[in-house]
Amino acid sequence: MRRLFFLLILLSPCSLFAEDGSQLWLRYTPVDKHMVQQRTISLQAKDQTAQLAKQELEKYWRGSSISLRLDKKIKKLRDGYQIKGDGTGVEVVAAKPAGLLYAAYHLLRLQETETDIEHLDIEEIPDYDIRILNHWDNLDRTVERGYAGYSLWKWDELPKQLSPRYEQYARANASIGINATVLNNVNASPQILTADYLEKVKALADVFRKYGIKVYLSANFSSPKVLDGLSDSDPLRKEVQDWWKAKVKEIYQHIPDFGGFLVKANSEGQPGPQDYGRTHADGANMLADALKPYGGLVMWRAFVYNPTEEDRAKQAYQEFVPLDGEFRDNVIIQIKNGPVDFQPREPFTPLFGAMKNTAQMIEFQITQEYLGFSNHLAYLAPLFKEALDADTYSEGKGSTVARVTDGSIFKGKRTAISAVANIGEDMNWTGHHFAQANWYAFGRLAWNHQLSSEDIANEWIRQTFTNAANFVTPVRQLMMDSREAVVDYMMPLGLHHIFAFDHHYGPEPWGDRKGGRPDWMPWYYHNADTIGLGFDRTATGSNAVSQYYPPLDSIYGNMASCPENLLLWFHHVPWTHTMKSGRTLWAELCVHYDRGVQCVRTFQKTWDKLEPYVDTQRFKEVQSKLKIQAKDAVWWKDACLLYFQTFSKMPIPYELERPTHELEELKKIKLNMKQHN
Ligand code: BDP
Repeated sequence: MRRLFFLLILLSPCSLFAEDGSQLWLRYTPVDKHMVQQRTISLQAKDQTAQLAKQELEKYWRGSSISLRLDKKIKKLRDGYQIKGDGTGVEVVAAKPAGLLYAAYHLLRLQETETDIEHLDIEEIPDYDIRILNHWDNLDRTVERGYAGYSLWKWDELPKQLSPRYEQYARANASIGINATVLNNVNASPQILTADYLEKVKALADVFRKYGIKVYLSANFSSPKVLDGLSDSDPLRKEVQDWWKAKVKEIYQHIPDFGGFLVKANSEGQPGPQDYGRTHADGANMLADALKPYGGLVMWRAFVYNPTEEDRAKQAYQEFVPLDGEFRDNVIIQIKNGPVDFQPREPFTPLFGAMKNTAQMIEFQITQEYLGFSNHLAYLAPLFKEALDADTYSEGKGSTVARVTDGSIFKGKRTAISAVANIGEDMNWTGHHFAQANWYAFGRLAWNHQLSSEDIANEWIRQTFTNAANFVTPVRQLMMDSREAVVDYMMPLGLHHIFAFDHHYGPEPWGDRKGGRPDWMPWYYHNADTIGLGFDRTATGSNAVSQYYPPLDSIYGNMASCPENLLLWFHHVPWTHTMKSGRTLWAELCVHYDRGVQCVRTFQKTWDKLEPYVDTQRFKEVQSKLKIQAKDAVWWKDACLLYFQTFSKMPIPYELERPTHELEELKKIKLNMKQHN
């Protein structure tokens, strides 16, 4: 009987063990008793985080004995570690308990990816001090731009009941080096700072602490007025300052290692210091002063823009650069990777490197608000890398966004990197099995921004699915091609923000709302007319190019030297303009849209062939999502090409797939995807 069972496993391993994705990349199997007797895991430290490192290894490690050691003197390691293995045993040293935990996960990662686990000479020091997720979770458990179900945080049940997923969440984050989390939406409800909610926040912080994770909160700038009836929330008024001081004291009584506040102020209708004629620096500094005695930080967002005559892409720079040097040293300006808004492709925000006396951090979006929600497969490491590796030229060549934010160019500041989470209550955490890879990739890049997208995909695939080369190689290729495919079928050549109003899922390049803000309308961004397409951001247009350091200003500002993948971001280009391929702009646009569609069809073919390597449930779920993606890609292509064709009046090159929709029919589509915000 037993034999038959093993035979069955060998013949059909996948269908026997359906997986739901809930284990993420942490699919370790416990070692048996025999193995436990063969090797020892030793540790001289009582700390609970260090103990956790030991427990994880005791349960799952299949290699030789390990000694874990804390040595506070090796300060250069920060929360990193050293691992040495000579074939007879492994030695791990860290300066902080969290370092031992990260080392434990490093060892398990090597084991799970079938890498040598005995001969080791590793030193890992994280690139950023704070590696933080931003949850856009509301207190009613809806998640703004969340596509994986309701919020993980069950506020009604807290603080008494603790869902087991809180600990699983913390463990998953620790396994990739994430050490901080903002629990609530940047469009913050003041309620989060009430005594009742602080009890709940404390309960979560108590679970996360063991995993080295600090809790932060988004603060609503009007909290003093809304919660306690102060006449206003003017940051220069003593009563307001005292209110925040008392509030911060109360928070630290509950959570002694509280991280600090994330603030969205004077942006998209949120309150802020400008309501009282004060500056962003006045607002941020008031909070920073309250947090300072406890070592807390303010992450103050630069995502600000107003419906003025000025190009939206220029506004953050214009508001923040004049304030350089005015912020307290426990304030970090949190800047989105692109100057408009988490589009499938944007240039980097020119504010990076332009405030030399102010700490800056990048904000990515893991949740796919603009990349097909949790329906489309889009591996985002290449997007993250594109921004981090972009050269700002702020201190000459080589001043990449990564280097102007990681402390290597501007010294003496605490460094941080953030991303908006894609996590919800869904069994597989992220809605799409492959969206787990984006959470994973953010953590890995926050730890080491020099890792390659391929290597991160490789280790994720091996841990999440299988080490079989016949699976790993094609899936890695699929992942590597996926973000560019989305760009191609949605917004190639630098097009941006031509989404349907509000939900940002489907195409609506024709979109217009009477009386609506122009900077929320697709025509504002694409400017299609009988002459051409694109936003003129050169000196003849909004001159946003002037915000970039030389030589970028002229590279971007010149149609001939501007990278073609950003051409329509910076230029209004005639339909007949000759592209590098020799095609006209119009034909090139058609080729890109078509390529995006064909690429998704290839993903389907690749995936279907891999059925023998994947458990049934995950195979089918990914297969279904790819079907949606393929349909959506055609929808995007037809909508954009048919609409832009009404201006270009040129034929879609005859060798390309023909549209299958009527433009008028597409214009009638209304999706019921209203956001709860
Ligand atoms: C936009 C989202 C909106 C967010 C805003 C932000 O559409 O829901 O509140 O960004 O980052 O992308 O504050």
